[in-house]
Amino acid sequence: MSQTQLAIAAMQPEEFRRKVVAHLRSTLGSFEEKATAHTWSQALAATLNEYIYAGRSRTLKTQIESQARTVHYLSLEFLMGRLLASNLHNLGLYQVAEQAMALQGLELADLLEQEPDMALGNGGLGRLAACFIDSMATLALPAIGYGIHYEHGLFRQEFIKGRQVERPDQWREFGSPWEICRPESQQVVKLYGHVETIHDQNGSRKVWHPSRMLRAIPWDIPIVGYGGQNVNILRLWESRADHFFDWDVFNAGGYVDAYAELVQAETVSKVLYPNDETDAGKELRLIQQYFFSAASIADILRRFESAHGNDYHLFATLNVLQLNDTHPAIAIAELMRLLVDEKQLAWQEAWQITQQSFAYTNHTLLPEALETWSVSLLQTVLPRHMEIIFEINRRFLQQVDERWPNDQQMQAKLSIIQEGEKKSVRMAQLSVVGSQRVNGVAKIHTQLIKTELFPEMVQLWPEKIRNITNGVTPRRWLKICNPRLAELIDQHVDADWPRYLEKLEQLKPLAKDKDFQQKFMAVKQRNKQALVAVIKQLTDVEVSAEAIFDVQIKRLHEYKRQHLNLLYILVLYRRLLKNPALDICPRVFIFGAKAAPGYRMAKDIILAINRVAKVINNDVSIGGKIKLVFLPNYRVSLAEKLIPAADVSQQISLAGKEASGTGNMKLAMNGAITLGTHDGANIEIAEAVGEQNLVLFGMKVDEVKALQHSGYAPQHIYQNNEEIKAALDWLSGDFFTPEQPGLLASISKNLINEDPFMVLADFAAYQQAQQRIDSFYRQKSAWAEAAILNAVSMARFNSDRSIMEYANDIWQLKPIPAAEC
Ligand code: DL6
Repeated sequence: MSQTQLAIAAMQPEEFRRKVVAHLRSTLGSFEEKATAHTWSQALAATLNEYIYAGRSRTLKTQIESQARTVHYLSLEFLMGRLLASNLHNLGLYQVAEQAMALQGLELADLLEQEPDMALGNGGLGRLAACFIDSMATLALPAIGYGIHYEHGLFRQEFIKGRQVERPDQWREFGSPWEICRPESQQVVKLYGHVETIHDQNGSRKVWHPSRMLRAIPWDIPIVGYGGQNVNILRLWESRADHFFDWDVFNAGGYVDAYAELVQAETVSKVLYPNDETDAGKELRLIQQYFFSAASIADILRRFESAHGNDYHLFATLNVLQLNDTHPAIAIAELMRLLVDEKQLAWQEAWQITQQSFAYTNHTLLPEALETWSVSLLQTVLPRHMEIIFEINRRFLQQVDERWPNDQQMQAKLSIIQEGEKKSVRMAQLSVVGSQRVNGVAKIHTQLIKTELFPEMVQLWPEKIRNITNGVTPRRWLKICNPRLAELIDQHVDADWPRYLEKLEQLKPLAKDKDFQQKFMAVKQRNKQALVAVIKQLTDVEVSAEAIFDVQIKRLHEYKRQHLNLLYILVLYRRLLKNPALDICPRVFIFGAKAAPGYRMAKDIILAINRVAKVINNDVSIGGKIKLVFLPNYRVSLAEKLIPAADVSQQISLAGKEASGTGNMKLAMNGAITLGTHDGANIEIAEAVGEQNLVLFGMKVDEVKALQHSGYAPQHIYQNNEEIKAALDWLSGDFFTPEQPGLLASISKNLINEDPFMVLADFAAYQQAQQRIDSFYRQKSAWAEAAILNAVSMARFNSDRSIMEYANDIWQLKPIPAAEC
């Protein structure tokens, strides 16, 4: 143990209480009798910051002195959730804080509820980035996360008459105790304008004359590694106008005009783009991407130059820039611009440095989610970058020509520029060409990248594309969110299991032990009871903790097939209406999901689930055998309440569509049985826990492909399956929407006529799988054994494992534990 850790371990509750009270008074100007729960939570955060900033200082000093190679994780999204509990746990202060607050007559849990979620991301990709920076700090890797300091994170979701309504998120309405502004590291980001070619005695060079400037202001969020020894940072850029406002215009009475530029500049970091899987295609989004990429690269170069002057050949030895999807891919052109135009390096030298510095993670194969930017938009917003991309492409196509001489088709297929009526830049191609390594996020996904997306790139660079299966941090997703299970584990395994998750495998022999099974299921039952109260509070629906808690929580997207789940619920409900004595295990179907505001079908599915829920939950004739709830405003902190209480984890995407999934890992880690397709990381979860301990069903990727080729006709299934037909007709009639018959018809219509994600094709297999779940759950001991085996077999889905693979295979990065100073 380090000195710091020893000091923390020796901390007594009374001493800690005094520290918090001291902060309450001297940092917050309040006092015990007056302070609200919010003020106390702020005082607690201020107390933690003493330890956190000491740790940051120690880590920074160690990293600077060691001149360590550093990874820069560029991500447009970081879905952090709440930080107070996780900082307390990672510092090893949770228990002492709980006791200290009790001495003060306060419940720590109430104070934790005060904190708004930091929801600077949409879904899986953003939450992955949050898990990854937790692991990088835990593993003492020199790492910085770079992103945008959105004023408003992902929208808050409300339901009005069952419909999703979006409200602005206000995560820092009252400030955030975790962030610290670093004005000394601000940067200027340039936009628009034109490019001039200057000819002189040295030949010709390009000069960009931008016509707009933004100031990028960094806000640092400390990221505390488990154990508290290493503290990295997440640096988030806020955009501001280059100068405040025009006094002359203001004095002449043009108040609005004087502020116009200010408002325009601030718009860039105003809101997170609330879309998950589709190409935004909007100028603001492009500017957001460039804004944070350019500010981050300028920051990296500033740090590099202060240590190594202009010896840029060292740059790629000391820095690696990880692109979290293509959102920051414009950084490739930006680094080239800086090296060639501003640092005057020759193109070839600059390209070598750039290509060796970047790595790219692909998170999707969905064609609509593969980003492209129109050439004309890029020419307007970033004219010099567009020229640079053309030149990168010209040189790349020469390579293609050497490999496939005179093959025009191949040129067109591989080109970074998509020709056609509206020329566009394919950011995935740019990312592959401009990176040293490319990775997919689950074995099957990487396989599909190689065979379907970029087969020719594999021929050009056989070693470039690697697999690194995603992972999740077991600190947040087991120890913190499921304290009852963590306590049970602590009774059997060394206390450092949240770091070395493989230690849980020692519990495998206990999976058959009746006493352990009973204890494990008692934990699940208490978690379910806690969720019953949350459900009542959020939806006013009463559910029984004796029922199977069947959970589908993720973004709402047709490929994730929440409507497959809904279709089964409709079929089951009809069966129950026909035969109320039907022998089924009581079940609560629980949904949580946000739909992109512009995604009609996704919003229709939410409406349909809510409307069906209203009818089912009020139908006394079915004796409460099924209940259906859609919890509003699904987010990280709600996931932390749902996941420990889940019996069944629905992961039912069409095979080949879900790159990996990470919710599947979190749920399995907490003892839920996966009901899933042969997709993404489900396949690897099955390998890890054993096929008999989960329920996989449905078409495999090859079968999906074969059916697509042979001509998929959902109408035939609709016509020939009485239950499907009845359920879909029911949905499109007036049964669930008497005030507006046909309100939900769009879903049935889509499934019958198009069914792009083959819901009907997989329905028969899905309903059999659901029946397997029903009979499995009745075998109490076998179910408990499977649940335990899921929870204790998740070592390979620890994000520490993923990050060590990145460090070894992609980043060539060594841990540098922070030294005491
Ligand atoms: O890799 C993180 C996460 C995967 O687990 C999901 O399967 C995948 O859908 C998600 N991808 C995106 C795509 N966004 N873009 N572009 O969020 O990534």
